[in-house]
Formats: sequence, structure tokens, C-alpha cells
Amino acid sequence: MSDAIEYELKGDIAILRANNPPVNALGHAVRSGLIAGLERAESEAKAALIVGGGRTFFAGADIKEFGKPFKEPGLPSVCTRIERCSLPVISAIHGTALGGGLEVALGTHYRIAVSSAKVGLPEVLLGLLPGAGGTQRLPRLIAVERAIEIITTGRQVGAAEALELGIIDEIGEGDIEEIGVAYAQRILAEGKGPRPVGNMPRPTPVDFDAIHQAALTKGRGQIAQATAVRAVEHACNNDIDAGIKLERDMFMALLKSPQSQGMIHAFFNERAVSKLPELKGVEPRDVKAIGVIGGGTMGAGITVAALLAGLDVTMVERDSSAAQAGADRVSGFLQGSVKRGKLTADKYDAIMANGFRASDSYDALSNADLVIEAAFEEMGVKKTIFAKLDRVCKKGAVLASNTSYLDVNEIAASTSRPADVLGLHFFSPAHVMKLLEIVVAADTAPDVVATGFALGKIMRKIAVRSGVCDGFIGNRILKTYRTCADHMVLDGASPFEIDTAMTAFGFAMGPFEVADLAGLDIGWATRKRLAPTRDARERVATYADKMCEAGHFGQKTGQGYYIYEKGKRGGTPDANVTALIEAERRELGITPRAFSQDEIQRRYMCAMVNEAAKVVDEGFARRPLDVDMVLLFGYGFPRHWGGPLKWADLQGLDGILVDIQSYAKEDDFFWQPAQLLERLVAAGKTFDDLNKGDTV
Ligand code: 3H9
Repeated sequence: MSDAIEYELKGDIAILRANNPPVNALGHAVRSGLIAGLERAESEAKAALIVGGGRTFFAGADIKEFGKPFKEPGLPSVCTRIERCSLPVISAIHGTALGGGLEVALGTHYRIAVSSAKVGLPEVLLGLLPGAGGTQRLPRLIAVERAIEIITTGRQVGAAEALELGIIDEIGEGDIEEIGVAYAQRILAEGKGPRPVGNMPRPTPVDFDAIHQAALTKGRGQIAQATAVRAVEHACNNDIDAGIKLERDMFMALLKSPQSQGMIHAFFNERAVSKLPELKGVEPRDVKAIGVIGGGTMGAGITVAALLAGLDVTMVERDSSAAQAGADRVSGFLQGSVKRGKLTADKYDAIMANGFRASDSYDALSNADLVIEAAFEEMGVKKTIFAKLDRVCKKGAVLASNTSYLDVNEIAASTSRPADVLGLHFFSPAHVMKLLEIVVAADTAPDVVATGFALGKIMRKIAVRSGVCDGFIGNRILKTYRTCADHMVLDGASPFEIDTAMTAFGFAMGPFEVADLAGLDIGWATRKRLAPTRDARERVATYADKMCEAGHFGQKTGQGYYIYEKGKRGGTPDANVTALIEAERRELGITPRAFSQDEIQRRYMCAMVNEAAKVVDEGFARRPLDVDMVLLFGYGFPRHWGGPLKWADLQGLDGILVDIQSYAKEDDFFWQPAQLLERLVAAGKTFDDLNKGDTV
């Protein structure tokens, strides 16, 4: 028998205990261990109990095996074998029974769980659908609409809800194996036998066409959810074996799709991105109390994220009324968390009484372990603040700037302790957005970098290392694809067409909608800042400056690219913007041409990929996956493409290079092909090869 399933006979009960840390993924050894265990149980026991050793029941199929040749026994046949066992089979669930894990449990005849356990079918979050009977058994066990909802959202269902729905039969408290054995004994004592879910009546059909269409619309280009709806439909029209076969075909088709490859890339790399080889063995400094300079939206957001992570926060503002306004903002955000049920009222009171204070004096920071400056984006302002921090902060305190593009080396140089300085670039709203760029300056000490990553972990952020360049990883790439969008506008596309094309690609919002949300004054200020050093060959759209001169700063002024009416969601295209664009085209002598949705998407993505390749080649991002995670978690890049460089790999790098070279015939200043892209194409390699340690 395989070590991955430990077998123990306890009286009449055969215990099959998973031993495949960390999450008991259902790899080949586990699957064959389950089959062998059942066979042995049938010869010597009266019931079988399946339980997870360690911290959890099975967390699903082993995702690392996907893409490799499948080895028998496959998970669907394991679940069927369990279901057809001549003895009653019981699963005892703790931790998380997810995906194939829940499918194993659905194959068993009885299910008990501890109250902290969670169950779910999160396959759609990997671009897949449950492929071991989940779409056939769950709707036989619970109401079909509820099964569809659980399968298409991939959400984790708590034990209490699972009991109410009928996914599990009982909740017990205490040691999971003891609970499971006691439950199995009770089942034997009551004379109960196997109760196969597959033999339960087929679910009653619902309006599958409407549900399928709704899933397609909601998926914004993602296909897994809608495909899963069709798989559940098969449960209504087929016996269990035929349904499982159909489900299997659909699962295999999705597994080969670029979307699941993108999402699996995202799954592994959101975990890999913060594990830097250079930090192996480097101990982070202790961080319990932090300071935040600035009580604006950003400072308050950072404060809230830190407070929710259990840190003590002192906020400093320039005077007492600004400190009060900052404190009010923090309290408002936290009350929002209470309203949404994310924070209890008691916890809110405790935080406001003990964990947080706002002050107008830098002296309040003398005990802070780490300070994050989130003040106005102006080098002079930053230098003054860092000089003050240098005076008041204790030795060894980490001094961080939340700047989004300024030179962190220059900021560090304004202190007597540049080794303690780094950039911690949060994204607004900082208590919501997952991305944190850890900006490592020339003199930043390794343990300060490690402290940045440790803080990211405590605050549940996706922390990505960036070198110091204008805009760091994300905003530098953003600037390039935004410029590409501006060029398309000059040449004939409307901002609204571009937004439509990019939301169809999968972005939650198009670039012009995002600009309206962020405020158009930011881009205006950046253009003014960069104007003196701008290359004469650069094409710059100036209609946006005219919008700003007329006070169109986006959503906050009710007018940007779109007009926003109070009480209405979203905006409507502003005809004045179209007029300004047309005037500029006339001035420049441009005859506008039509852009198809495909061309808009292709040019936009090529600009993003080309700049991202330069950022990697220049070393500001260490690996392509760093760029991918920045765009996924900070810029709304669709997860089902895995990130821009994974998208590029999936499209084929040679085609992308050919397109960039053809665009360069129109504008060889903007479209300079990245040398890394050229080298990868020449070597027949992908960005993902670089993630795995390859070089070109
Ligand atoms: C499926 O089941 C398909 C079937 O329907 C049909 C098949 C035919 N496989 O997240 P953590 C690794 S699809 C391989 O940091 P946590 C993970 O990479 C699957 N590895 O811990 C990490 O490795 P490392 C459906 C896996 O406590 C380590 O375990 N199931 C798998 O924060 C610890 O993970 C899912 O989609 C796996 N299935 O969260 C569940 N899962 O240390 C996916 C984890 O090298 N997993 N690893 O970085 C999760 O959601 C979370 O990992 C879980 C634990 C909630 C379980």
C-alpha cells in the first residue's frame, strides 16, 4: 500500500488516513492508496472511514499533475469505486474539502465535518470544472440551483451551511478521526448500509439556457463557469455513469484551454512571487507598531489594512485638524468593514481605543518599528519628511515611502540611514487592493527587504519585488499601454471603443474609465513633469490637457471622458471629448481610420508585453511572473490570461514580435521591439521558460 494513504483497522472500522502534506492533494499515490485501502477494507472491515491526516481533508486534485500524462487510476474512477464499495464509506472532514476533495466526499456514503471545516468546488477558479463527478453528484444531493451557484462561484461553503444544504450529514466537535470513528460505529449500530449519491434521482431541470447565458455574460470572456452549467444540465438527462463521462470530456477540453493554463499560472505564481531566493535565511525585523505619514485616502487605506492585520498604527498629519480628518477617514473605512460583516463591532471598538491614534507630532513615531510615508507626490515634500523621520525614529526602524514613481534612491539619500529605506507602494484603496510593490533601492539592506515582504504577508498582500525606475513595474508598463491607447485615439479610435474592446478582453474597466476613476489630474501632472525631458519624436495627445484645463477631472468632478450623473452607476460618453479629439486630429492633419475590436486589443496588449519585456530585461522585475502578478493584482488584468507575459506565451511570441515590427513601420520611436522578446523568439523559448530559471 502507498504511504500516501495510511491504513489502520480499528475494530470493525478501516481507517484510510491521507498523508500527503501540506494539503493532501489527490496525486497518483493518494489515488492508488485509496483504491488499495478500500479493497483491503472490503476483506476485513464492516465500514471504511476516509479522513485527512495533518491540517486538512483533501484540498483537491494535485494541480502539479495537470498537463502531464494522466496515470490510472484517475480521480473519477476512484470516486466511483468508493461509491460502489460494498461497505458503508464515511468521510470525516476538517480543514478544506475542495475540488476533487469534495468529490471524494460525495463519492462516500455519509459525511461528517467539524464546524470549522469548509467545502467547495473551486475548479472554475482554475479555468476548469469539477471533473470527478462533482457536477453530477452535487445536484443529486442538493437543490440544483444551489449546486450551480456553488460550482460556478467556486466559493467555500462553511460547515453550518453545508449541513443546512445537505452536503454533509452531521457536524461534530473534537478530534476529526475520533469523530469519524464514532460516527461510523453509529452507522453500523443503526444497521445502515451504503447510500450512493449516484443512485439518487436525477435533478429536476431548470432554465439552463438562461443560466448558461448569464454565466457567459458574467464571465467576461471566461468559459469555465458557463461550461460547468452545461455539465450540471447533463446530470438531469443522464444516469451517473453517462453523466460522469460527459463531464470528463468537458473537463479535459477545459484543461487544454489557454484559460485554464492562465489561471493555473496565476494560482502557483501568486504564491511563488513573494518567495525570493535572495531572502532565504534572511530574518525580517520585528514589526508590531507602525507609523503612517498622511491621512488622505491612501494613508487612511494603509492604516486600515494594517489595523485589520492586527498592527498598532500611529498616523501623523501636519496639524491637528488634518489629523482629525485622517482619523475620521480611518474610522469611516472601518465602520464600512463592520457594515459588511468583515469586522465585529467589539473589534472595531478595541482597535479605535487601543490600536490606533492620530497625531500632529512626529515625536509620536519614536517607538515605531516601521513608518510608511503616504504624503503628497513631490520630491521636496518627501525629503523633508524623511529628514524628520531620520531625526525621530529609533535605530533600526524601517523607513518606507509609498511613492508611486519618485526615485527611492534620492529619498533614501536624504536620510543618514539609506540601508533602512525602501519603497512600499500600495494601490488605492489600500485596504482593498491586493498588490504591494516592494521597491528595493541601491542601499536597502536585505533584512529591510525581508521586512517589507513579511509586512506584505501579515497584511495579506501579494508582495512583488521591484527595482527603482520611473513608475516601478506597474505604473511604468501602464504608462506605455496608456500611450498606445492615446495613439489609437489620435488615429481614429474613440476612447469608448477602446474601453469596450478592453472590457471584452476581460478587464473589469477600460483604461479611460480607470482614468476617470483615478482622476485625470494625475496624468496631467505626469505629462507636465515629463514634458521638459520628452523626446521630440514622441507622439503626445494633448486633448486630455484641454479637458483638465476645463475642469474635467473625472468622476470626482462629474465629468471626464464620461459624464457621471448623481445616483446613476457608470457614465455616458461625453460628446465634448469627441469634439476635442476631432479638433486635435484636424490640427495634426490626421485622417481618422477605423479600428476593429481585435486590432485595439492586439495593439494594446503588444504595447503592454513589449514594455513588460523591457522591464524584465533591465532587471527592474526579476522574472516575468513578477510582472504578471503586478498586472493581475494591481491593474485588473483578467486572471484567466494569467498576466500579460503568460498571455503572450499563449498567443505565441513570434506573432507578437511580427506585429510589433509592423507597428514600428508607422512609429519606430514608440514601437521599439524589446530585445528580450527578440532573443526569446530567436531561441524558440517563452517567458515561462525564464520563470523556470532558463536564460536567453
Ligand atoms: C480539482 O480538484 C480537479 C478535480 O475536480 C478533477 C480532477 C480529475 N495541488 O495555498 P497554500 C500547494 S482541481 C497541488 O499556501 P493555505 C500550494 O501551491 C483542484 N498543490 O496554503 C502551496 O505550495 P507551496 C481544486 C497544492 O493554507 C501549498 O500547497 N482545489 C494544491 O493558505 C500550501 O498552499 C483547489 O483549487 C493542489 N490542489 O491554503 C484548491 N493546493 O508551499 C487549491 C495547494 O509550494 N488550494 N497546493 O507554495 C487552495 O485553495 C489552498 O491551497 C488551500 C490552503 C485553501 C487548500
